[in-house]
Amino acid sequence: MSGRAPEHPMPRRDYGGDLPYAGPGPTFAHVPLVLEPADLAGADVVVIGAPLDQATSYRPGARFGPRAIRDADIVGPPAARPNLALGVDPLAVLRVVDHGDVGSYPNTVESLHAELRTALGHVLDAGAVPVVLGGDHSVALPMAQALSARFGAHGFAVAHFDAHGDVELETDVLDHGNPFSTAIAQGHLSAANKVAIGVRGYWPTAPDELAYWGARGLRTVIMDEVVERGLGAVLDEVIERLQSRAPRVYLSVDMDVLDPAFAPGTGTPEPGGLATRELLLAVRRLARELDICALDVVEVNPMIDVAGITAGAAHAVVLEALGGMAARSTL
Ligand SMILES: [Mn+2]
Repeated sequence: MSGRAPEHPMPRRDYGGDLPYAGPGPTFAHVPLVLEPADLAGADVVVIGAPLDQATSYRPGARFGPRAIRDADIVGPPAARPNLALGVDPLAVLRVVDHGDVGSYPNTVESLHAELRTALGHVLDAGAVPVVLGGDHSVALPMAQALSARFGAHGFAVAHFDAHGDVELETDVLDHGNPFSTAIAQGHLSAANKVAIGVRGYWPTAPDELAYWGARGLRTVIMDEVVERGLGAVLDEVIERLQSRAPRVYLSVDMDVLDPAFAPGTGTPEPGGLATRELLLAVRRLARELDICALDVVEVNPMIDVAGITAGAAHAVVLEALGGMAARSTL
């Protein structure tokens, strides 16, 4: 080591005395923790964890998803996450806070949904965009209920990335395969306002479901169509379609839309899905070109994840959505 000072000293970051791998557990991207609903005033985006998997049909464990997604942050403080491609730091442009998790013990699907609905109401009343970290996809029902209460059942459209349609025709018992059909049956969502992208797999009721909903205006882009037309062309159509249906869009991302090679940690994987890069670019584009009123990222199951691949992808999905929203807000 020479004693000479370097000609171009590297800027040093202020870690605020904290480290990315230490401490009592991070908020999402180390944004401020705001637990009191009254203190949400002024927030643009509010992150809420929904740790439930009681509505899972196959492998449970998504209740650990919110913690895993927050833990997937590899940067630590300060809360600055500049998006290199967009040239914008969403955490500088948007006031993003973490509202903690819903849930108390003992709990049921219904009690967790009720708590989430209440929390979503607080966020929407504050004029902020809720970002829900799942949890299983049953959370889409309280999401639709809260959005319907705020904007009306026809006041929002849904862009839904998923290997599964989540529109089972049986809606008497809620599970993670029927949140959207239940929301439609309850009058909280218009079928014609919904588009699903990346659907595939072999579940027996799918052909009947997709035919039934297709006749009612619900658009399902199966994975083969994504491959044949290209994701860009599909997104062109999705954006135009959703813009024509409603002034704002609820973006719902089931991580099993990714190929299991990119998202092994999910309860009901289906081979042949999107690559992480494709999903991140798609989410960024939708968030930039549409007015996003809510986001959920669901079905991260850390119990069967490998090296945190799925949680890391979910974390990046949120950051890309925030980046797109921030870029849109500065247009
Ligand atoms: Mn789903």
